[in-house]
Amino acid sequence: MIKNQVNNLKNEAVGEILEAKDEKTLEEIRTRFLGRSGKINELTKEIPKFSSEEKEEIGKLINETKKTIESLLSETKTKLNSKKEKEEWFDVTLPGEKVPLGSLHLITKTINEISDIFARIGFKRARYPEVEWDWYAFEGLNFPENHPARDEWETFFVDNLYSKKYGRGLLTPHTSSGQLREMEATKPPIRMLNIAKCYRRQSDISHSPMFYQFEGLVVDKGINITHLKGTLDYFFKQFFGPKREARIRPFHFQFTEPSFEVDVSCSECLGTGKLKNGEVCRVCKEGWLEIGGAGMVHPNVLKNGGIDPEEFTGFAFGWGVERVLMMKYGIGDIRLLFEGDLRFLKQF
Ligand code: FA5
Repeated sequence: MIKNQVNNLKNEAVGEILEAKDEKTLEEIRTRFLGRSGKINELTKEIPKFSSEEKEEIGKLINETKKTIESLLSETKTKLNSKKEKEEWFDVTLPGEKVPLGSLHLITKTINEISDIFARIGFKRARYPEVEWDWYAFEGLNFPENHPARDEWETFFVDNLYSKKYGRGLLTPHTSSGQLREMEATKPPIRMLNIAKCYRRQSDISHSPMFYQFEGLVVDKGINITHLKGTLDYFFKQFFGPKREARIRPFHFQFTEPSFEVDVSCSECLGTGKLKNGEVCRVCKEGWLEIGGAGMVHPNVLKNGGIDPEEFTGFAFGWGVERVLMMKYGIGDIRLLFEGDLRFLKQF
């Protein structure tokens, strides 16, 4: 009779445990069946009434029942917990975690912008080796052997890299090395835009050992300074704004003749040097800001590139990508562009 009662209690407890939906219910079942004054203990009190043989049998049955209920309770608790975790993981009502989105670096964006501006007037984007020969960077560009730019202080020469034909190996200090390479690769008409990394032994607020230049080269029949000036004006209006203009001043480069230093009219005073209230412009002081070099391709360079200077003429310009973007966005220190500080980069 008592054995039936024990088995019934076991079935009752198992049934309730399987139905339980949360931990609280399981705890309540535990107390009701296994607690000090729970149903099982109530039955235990009956044991003394039985013979010693029966006592042993009933005691064993009660212990097994307790163990069964206990282990089913803990198994169910574990299942409920993992189900709860899974449900929480898929809880679509929780606010989502924002995945940080990457973006292009300001220099890359500027390179893309410059490429697009020149692509609209037919310039083809080119890229030539960063590890270059002296011939393409200096000798073939009309630099005499003792020119200071060849000095170790300006140019990184590569140890043990030497060609009988092309001279020493070096990290190209300017994109002008692409001029001869382009002339070798393409016959006129040429409209090249070479944007590449350049290297010089320089480091300060406006100079970096590695920086980018963009170089334009146009070679065709009848190319003259007005084409150069028109191209510079076009670029400045597109890049800096419709009111900006270019100014060219005489200068000297080995590979262009005549050569110019190119200025852009100041964003504040638009080339006048004076503000509306008559005060001297604080940004530029005299109306113009220096951008970089340009000129008509030297006949010797055309010859070195296999082009007849009697038949063709050309112009070239080469400026720092960082320089033009620093002017555009008012950035005062070139090093900010290479430090990878997201607090700075996220502003653009
Ligand atoms: C040249 O490199 C000539 N090849 C430019 C040229 C091309 C002239 C075609 C004529 C015809 P320059 O050394 O001035 O010129 O450099 C041009 C620009 O590159 C500079 O105005 C500056 O904006 C940028 N630049 C030069 N050195 C560095 C540097 N270390 N860090 C950052 N920008 C630099």
